[in-house]
Amino acid sequence: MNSSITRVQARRIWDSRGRPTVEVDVLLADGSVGRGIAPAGASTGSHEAVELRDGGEAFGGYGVQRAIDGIGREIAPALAGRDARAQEEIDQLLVALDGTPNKARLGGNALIATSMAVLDAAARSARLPLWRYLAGDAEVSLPLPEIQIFGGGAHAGRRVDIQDFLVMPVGAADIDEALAMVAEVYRAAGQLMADSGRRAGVADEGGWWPDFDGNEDALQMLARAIEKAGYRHGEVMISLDIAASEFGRDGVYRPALEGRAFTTDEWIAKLLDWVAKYPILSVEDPVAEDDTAGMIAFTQQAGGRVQVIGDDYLVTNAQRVRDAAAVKACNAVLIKPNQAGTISETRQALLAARSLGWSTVVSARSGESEDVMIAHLAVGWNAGQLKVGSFARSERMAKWNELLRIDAALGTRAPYAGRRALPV
Ligand code: 2PG
Ligand code: MG
Repeated sequence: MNSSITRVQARRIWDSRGRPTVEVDVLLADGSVGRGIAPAGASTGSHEAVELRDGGEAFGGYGVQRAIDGIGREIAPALAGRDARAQEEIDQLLVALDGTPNKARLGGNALIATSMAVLDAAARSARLPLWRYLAGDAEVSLPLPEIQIFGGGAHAGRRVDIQDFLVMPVGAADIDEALAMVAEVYRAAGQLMADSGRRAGVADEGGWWPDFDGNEDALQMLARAIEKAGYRHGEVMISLDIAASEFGRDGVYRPALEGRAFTTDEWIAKLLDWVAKYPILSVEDPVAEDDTAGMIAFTQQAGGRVQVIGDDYLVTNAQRVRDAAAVKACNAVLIKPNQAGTISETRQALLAARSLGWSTVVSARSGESEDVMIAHLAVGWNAGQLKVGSFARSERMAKWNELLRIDAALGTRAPYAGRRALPV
């Protein structure tokens, strides 16, 4: 099939928060059409690829007309005639065309939507599902899901300080059972919230709105929900995304609900106390993105028992992963394509982590769309874990449901990564 690019079309569509985002269609000479949609974070790392937004009054400054104009003016002519299968070459071209270290000129949102659309087009031209196009003949497994039950931090008006209270169905036999287990925990948590008179809708990623008096109250409720759903320790475990950059900097942590300021050591002691008291198996961004000493200290004290994920700290960057590994600052990386800005750089960050013996968690953003590519990346790259928010709202469920379809396509040979996906 002739997979050379004939057209690149960009348009404004709307994300799960009702904000503008960039959608790109890439058309090939053989008639294949690939699509990419840029997601958007709310708790972003300062070293991420920068989104190009219009600013001004309209849509709170979130307009994407400048990003779309750049695709039409510069990216589309540069990609015309290129082979969509040459992902790395195309991504390098996009990076060179932008010319800035953080992709601020053409915009990380313009670049990632284009890069995703090229990948999707190449897979369609090869007449393969995306996960299979990526995996080739390699063995793949369905990822261990990390699913949010309560959403806090920047996703819930900072109602509580901790951003994500998630569960991991480590004891499931397959992805179907894994999702069914989470459905029961989500339901049980909703019932407990209703019984306590504190059920107040959901946060940005579909997790229950965290109407709690303290961060630990949410943890207690989550542990109770797991029990109420009938699961024991070892079957469904807890994962936390502290997203500590949102309330800590320069070695001082000011979580509003704790009512006092903490030094790095005091904050780590608080987290270690929670790790000791609750069935926690994974902690993301325990300290702020500027606190390398804190990341090292937490990993040294907890890294033997829990997965320590760098998100804002690593921003899906291969070099930052290697630097962090050299000083043992984490043992896992969150992989978000729009933090890197292209598919190839995203993959390089994942491969860097894997070669260092770390675990890898492919992740969506808090601002999402109906796009399900992230599920295919998690399976096709055999990442082991996938995080896409909660178990409600269709921009989330689309991804979980896509895993079930991939599972069905794999038939009886589909292994589930489960507990093995964790580094501890
Ligand atoms: C995170 C993500 C998803 P955001 O911090 O891991 O929960 O949030 O997309 O807002 O960065
Ligand atoms: Mg995070």
